[in-house]
Amino acid sequence: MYTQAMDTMAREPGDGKKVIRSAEEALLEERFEARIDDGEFIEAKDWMPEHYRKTLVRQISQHAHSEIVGMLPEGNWITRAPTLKRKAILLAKVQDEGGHGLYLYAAAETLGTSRDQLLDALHTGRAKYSSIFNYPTLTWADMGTIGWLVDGAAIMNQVPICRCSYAPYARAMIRICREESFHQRQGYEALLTMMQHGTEAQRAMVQDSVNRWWWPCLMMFGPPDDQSPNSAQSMRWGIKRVSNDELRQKFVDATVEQAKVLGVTLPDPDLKWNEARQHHDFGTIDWSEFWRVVGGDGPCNQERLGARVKAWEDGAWVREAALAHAAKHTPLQQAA
Ligand code: BYC
Repeated sequence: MYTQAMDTMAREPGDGKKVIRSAEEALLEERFEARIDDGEFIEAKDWMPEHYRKTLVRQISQHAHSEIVGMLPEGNWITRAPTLKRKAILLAKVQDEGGHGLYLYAAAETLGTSRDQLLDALHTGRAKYSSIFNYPTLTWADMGTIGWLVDGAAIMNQVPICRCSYAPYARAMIRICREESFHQRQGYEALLTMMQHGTEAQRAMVQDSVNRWWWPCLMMFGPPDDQSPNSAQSMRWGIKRVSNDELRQKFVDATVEQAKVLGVTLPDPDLKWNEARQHHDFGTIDWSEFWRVVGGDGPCNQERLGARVKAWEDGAWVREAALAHAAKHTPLQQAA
């Protein structure tokens, strides 16, 4: 097929430079955009613009990192769960999160980036993970609140990703969302038990936990739409289906009713139903706190990253042994 160099303006935002595209590439991009417009799904083998690939690697790997870093604050409570039932549930939940990380790393790998590269970006602080996991888990009630609010926010954000234009990510999200929904329910049920059958001190512990997690949960959805540099292009490409602010609003509306049933208050004096908007108004989020935490200066950033790096280094002998085992058996398998 013949190609003809063409000078076109970069579609990749950011550098503002012109990129040289061949006529063939321009045609491929046109076809890709038409497929997106028709609501088609893109598979790993399909042609895709480099910026689409990079955006997906960024989002999917950050999502994977969030799952495996998210295991840490809950893992701390497995040995301190109050009953065998709660311990078994928490253990299963943390294992699920490890599994979600693996599906997501595998989805990111289909885009041509290796697991080692993805993990290196996490360990060297170049990749992000959800801000929420840089907050400490101080009491048992935090296990319930993480399930109810953190997983609740995660589901709100992740259900639309089941329709993400990149099919391997969308497929991974279907199973993840089913499991997240169990995570949310178990958290709510744990809190309900404490609120309805617990002591005064246990009810106060639940309220304190909700007070600490509420605002960081609202931040999980990302910056406001007008300050979200990636949103417009990601929405255009069907990577994100619903905007940060819309999801945050849906989460607030759903949670207010659940808080009433639970018997806790949400720590926002400005939270009230707005009849005209048919939504709840809520107070101003402290975005300076969000950016501080995202920038590495949250209460637990160093501890979380340190734990992940240590786990990676401690596991070096396992990786070496697995490689040595594979090397020993490869000639035998080839001969057979
Ligand atoms: N924390 O342009 P924006 C879970 C970054 S965990 C940290 O709006 P985008 C769970 C953002 O990356 C939930 N960083 O970005 C696990 C960007 O920086 P870069 C994890 C954040 O990508 C265990 C910059 O801010 N879920 O489920 O369009 C136990 C500007 O933002 C955050 C996912 O990852 C944040 N909260 O939208 C329990 C879901 N928010 O990358 C639960 C998939 C924003 O340009 N991800 N940033 O350097 C997404 O849906 C989107 O990536 C986001 C952000 C909505 C998070």
